[in-house]
Amino acid sequence: MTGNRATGLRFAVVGAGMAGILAAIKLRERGEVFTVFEKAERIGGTWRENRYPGLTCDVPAHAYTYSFEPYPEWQAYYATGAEIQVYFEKVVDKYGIRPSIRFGAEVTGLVWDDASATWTLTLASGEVQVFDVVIVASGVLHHPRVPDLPGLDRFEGAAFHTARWDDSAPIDGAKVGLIGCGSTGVQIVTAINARVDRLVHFQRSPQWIMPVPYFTYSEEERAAFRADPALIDAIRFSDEYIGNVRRFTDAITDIDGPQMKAIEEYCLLNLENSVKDPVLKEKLRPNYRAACKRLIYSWSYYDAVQQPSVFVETGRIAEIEPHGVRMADGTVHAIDTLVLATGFHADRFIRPAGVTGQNGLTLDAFWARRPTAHYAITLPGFPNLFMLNGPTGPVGNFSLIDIAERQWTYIDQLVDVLRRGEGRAVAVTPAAHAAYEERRIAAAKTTIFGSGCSSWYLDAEGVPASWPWSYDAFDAAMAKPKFEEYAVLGT
Ligand code: NA7
Repeated sequence: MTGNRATGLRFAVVGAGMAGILAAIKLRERGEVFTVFEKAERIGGTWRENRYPGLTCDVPAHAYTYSFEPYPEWQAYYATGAEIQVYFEKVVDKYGIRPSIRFGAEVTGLVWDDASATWTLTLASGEVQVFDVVIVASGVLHHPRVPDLPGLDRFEGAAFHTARWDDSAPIDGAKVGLIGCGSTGVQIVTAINARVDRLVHFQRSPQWIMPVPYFTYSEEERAAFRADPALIDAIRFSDEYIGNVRRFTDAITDIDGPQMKAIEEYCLLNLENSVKDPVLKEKLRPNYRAACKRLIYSWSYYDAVQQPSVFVETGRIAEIEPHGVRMADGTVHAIDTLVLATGFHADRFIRPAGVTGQNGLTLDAFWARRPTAHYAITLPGFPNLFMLNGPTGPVGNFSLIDIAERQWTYIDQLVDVLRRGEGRAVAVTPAAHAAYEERRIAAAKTTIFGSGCSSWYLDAEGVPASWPWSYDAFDAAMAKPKFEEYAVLGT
């Protein structure tokens, strides 16, 4: 592969989900030469892999779009997963990205060479290619966490993780068991309660439910969006969305402040006013701080969970039997289909691909204690490798597209150093990254995520793995890298 005629640079993008598509569009704009490597046969990442009933993005649809590609066609304030997949497919075609994507091409290895300042990329097929810059856009939540429940392997009905939805499994008129009540489990309850004979929702921890408005857009409204993009901007930049993002990040960083108090009161009022049966109400009452786990935005969960077909089981699961679930108190729930809404291993990122940086340093070794990246993007010892939605980035109830776009602004300025010929590689210095991590960890422990619940936000030592400062601080950090934190190699 020959690189850009002007700069000579060759780019590899790993993953053709939301972030990889963004990188491809931005590289194309800059006239760069790149290949996107995608392990699957389709684009879409998380929106390709997840197809469970009720799958909806809990960020308003007009905010969960690329800033440069608004979409008048959204059917409702919140979009379904299937609609989002269609959006990404259309974007890929509109920007002519598809020919630059290699499908069925799983990256299994990346090895840096100082002498040539290149990355050697290996695919599962054994094919090898050489690149100057690697953009890691391989996503976060894509390794299903299957619970270690005794007897699960002896269950005789269909049992599957939500990210591996089995379309042949009985749901209509069936006895369905659903383990897990994160965003996924809650959305499934809302989608299937009217279809099943009985739905037993196994709830280990109750959830904070934030009531949100839901409405569809009429054809007239979509026509108006098409005619006047300012109408879309009015939604994307509204106080309803941007204001909420700011209030939310203020709340998670100032956990005893007025914004958090408002969130807690609003959610508890929702529980109080919505759930009639006092026994069910107490089962659903959270026993930890709001937003410690990801807040669940739902307009219909409390209605769904009160349907006669739904039973919320809060006991401890003792074992899975061939035709049901036995609880620790001896109760047995007969089950035809067992759905595991038990979340993901959030610490994998590009792994299991083996990544080796300078002096033989492997990513596994560098991340032995916890996954980390400088401002969620760069890693000391791994020059010219840039992550989108990497570890320590912002997490919460806002658009990861917006996060990735801001991260791209930061990456592009570092790549400019190479484009200007000031060196052949850039890498954050170990000292700069260590100082960042020290500050980040100290701050992360004081965020709401560190207030004492379990969640996928926590690393193996129980430290929140996320951006611990405000949204505005993130915005400022992404606007311009601190170039003094970077070493330029091969000058
Ligand atoms: P989450 O948010 O990680 O939720 C996983 C759920 O599964 C949660 O309720 C867990 O209970 C429960 N769980 C996990 N293991 C078990 C076992 N062994 N027994 C009982 N219950 C269990 O995953 P989601 O897929 O819902 O959402 C992931 C993200 O996707 C979401 O935050 C959005 O960003 C999109 P626990 O709370 O640990 O007691």
